[in-house]
Amino acid sequence: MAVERSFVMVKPDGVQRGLVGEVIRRLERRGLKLVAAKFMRVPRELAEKHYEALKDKPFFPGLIDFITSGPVLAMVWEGPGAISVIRNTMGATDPAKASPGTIRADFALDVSRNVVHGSDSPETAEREIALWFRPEELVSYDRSVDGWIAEEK
Ligand code: IDP
Ligand code: MG
Repeated sequence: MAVERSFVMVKPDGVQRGLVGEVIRRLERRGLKLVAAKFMRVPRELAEKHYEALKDKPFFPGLIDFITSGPVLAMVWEGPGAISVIRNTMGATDPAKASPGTIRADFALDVSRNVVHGSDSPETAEREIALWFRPEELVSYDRSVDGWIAEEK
């Protein structure tokens, strides 16, 4: 599996409900590596750019109001196949349809309050990481445990 980077966000509901640590814990113990993190209130313009692909959906105004309603934890996580691994760890968009054991199934009920965001493809990941972080905010480093998590190539 190629090493990938994914943009991950604990949304305002996750922050308010005290789930920041829970989300980080699940990604960390999986073996994924944190390469950037920023706790912030999301400017409206950034929220609209982030969800640009959904701008014609009926729920778009409500989604933008929600994402800008309180602070979020924006992060970049790295690892082999990180993009799909994180999507699978999060579960389906609608928590009611998410598999048991996923973040959304374990901590959410409604599609409009689903706790986390994760990039859905390599192209989206690249776009979202560039939108939320400056290049110098991404921290590259080795961990002594890396060889115990994936075979080094
Ligand atoms: P994703 O977050 O699993 O990638 P997307 O289809 O990209 O799902 O939608 C982005 C976000 O928009 C969802 O996570 C959710 O917060 C919100 N959303 C999606 N569909 C609905 C809906 O039908 N009603 C309200 N909010 C929605
Ligand atoms: Mg999406």
